Amino acid sequence: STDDDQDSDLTFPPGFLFGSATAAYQIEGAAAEDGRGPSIWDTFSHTPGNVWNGDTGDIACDHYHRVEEDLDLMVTLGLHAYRFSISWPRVQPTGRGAVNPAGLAFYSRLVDGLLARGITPIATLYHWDLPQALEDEGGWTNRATAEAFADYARLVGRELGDRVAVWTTLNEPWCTAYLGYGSGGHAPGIADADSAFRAVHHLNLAHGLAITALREVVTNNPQYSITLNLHLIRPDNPSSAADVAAARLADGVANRLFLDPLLNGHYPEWVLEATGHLTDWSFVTAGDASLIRQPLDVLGVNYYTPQRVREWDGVGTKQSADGAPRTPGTAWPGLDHVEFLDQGGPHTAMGWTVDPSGLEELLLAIGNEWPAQPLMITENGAAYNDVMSADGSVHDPARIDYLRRHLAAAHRAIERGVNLTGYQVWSLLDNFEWSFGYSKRFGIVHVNYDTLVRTPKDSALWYSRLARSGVLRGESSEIR
Ligand code: GBH
Repeated sequence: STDDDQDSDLTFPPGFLFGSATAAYQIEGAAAEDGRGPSIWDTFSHTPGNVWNGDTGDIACDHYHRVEEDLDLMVTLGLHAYRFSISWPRVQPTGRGAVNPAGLAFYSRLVDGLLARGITPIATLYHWDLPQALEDEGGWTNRATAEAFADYARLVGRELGDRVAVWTTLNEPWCTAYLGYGSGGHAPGIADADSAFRAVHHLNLAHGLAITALREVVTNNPQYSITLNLHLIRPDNPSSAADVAAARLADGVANRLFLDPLLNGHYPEWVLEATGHLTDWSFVTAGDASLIRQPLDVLGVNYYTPQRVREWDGVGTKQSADGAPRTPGTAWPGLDHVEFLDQGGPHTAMGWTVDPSGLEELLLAIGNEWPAQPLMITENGAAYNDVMSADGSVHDPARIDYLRRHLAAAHRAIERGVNLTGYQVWSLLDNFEWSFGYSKRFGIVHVNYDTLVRTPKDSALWYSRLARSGVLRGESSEIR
């Protein structure tokens, strides 16, 4: 297949942004320093049974104290861009009211440090660390959280809105809504379908209100975006009407409840109906649709693995266990009689099937439906059980192979007309992998959690050659 035929060199378009991504709670540590307030992930990770090994983000990669070293590391690797997230409770400890100057100053230094090194700052306002005080008032099930988010966006925009190149409102609202309030596998650990759908809407609303707030205060003509983890969902048997219907329903709940309001300005009526036994959708009020739909300069797409589903004659959703320590509910509410199948083939350490063709298919599907919409891959990458060799290097050929094949897939999508503006590898550093704690290593840079020493893996050296040349070398011409 073309997928594995990697002998020619693939040149990416000029200006294509090769970078890497992280998130505040996963790398910063310093959880109680300089006035940072508690977030739902502090509460969740400190509650026994929620996270593998009882791991927390208290220290993580200690990036808060090692930011200069990490910035220099990005220069060493030749990265063009850095996608980071801003911790809301570091900036506003209770999610409302006065700003915490020390918290905001940290991000100001980070952005200055990036610009001084010629690295494009891509800032995400929310990567899952809601101030606990807002959760105590209902969190994302509460419309007021969306309004508080817009105020927070305005505060941050006033401070950094002369320097940030790309503003991303939310990272993967699917995860916040369906893992945070649906399955309960993520903070705040709530397992309730109605709460999950309320969260979907209030996250969409928060996005729209935040873009509007940013536009009022920002001065440097940045790009505005949101990052979605869109699911590429395939029917097990494409000629079975029942399997096709199962895949369509999964697509409706997972993708269309975000894409349709964000890009088309309305919720898909058929999905509201199909989930009407779980929620009454009365929290969607007249006028919300026009608040949610804001022009997007770039749509961020995170891709790791596709899904395969078929009709199931049991009741409820039959999911392959994701291995998270605690998932009392379902992340797929409303999917009665749908079964998720293991897809075989090579898996990463997360148990996720490696399938680069899914990335190409996903980019083409979005590109075909919204041809004028620029896209960026804001996350793609893989966890493997990396070990440091005696000589101090970390050989991770499986990760190089994963990245190479997904980048080749992205290149095929570009050749087929998709307007793809960049690729951010997940992740710069090994870090706190949410409910899996420190047991999963996604970094292109190894972190020793005893010493906090950073060591670029072979994949980092490989990726830096790609970033510097803009050319994905064919396998046979690679020096390994
Ligand atoms: C992203 O989440 C996050 O943005 C990032 O913080 C995180 O560290 C990174 O990815 C790696 O996990 O249900 O088992 O079939 C990705 C979350 C991954 C959720 C794929 C849905 C489907 C796999 N998504 N997952 S499974």
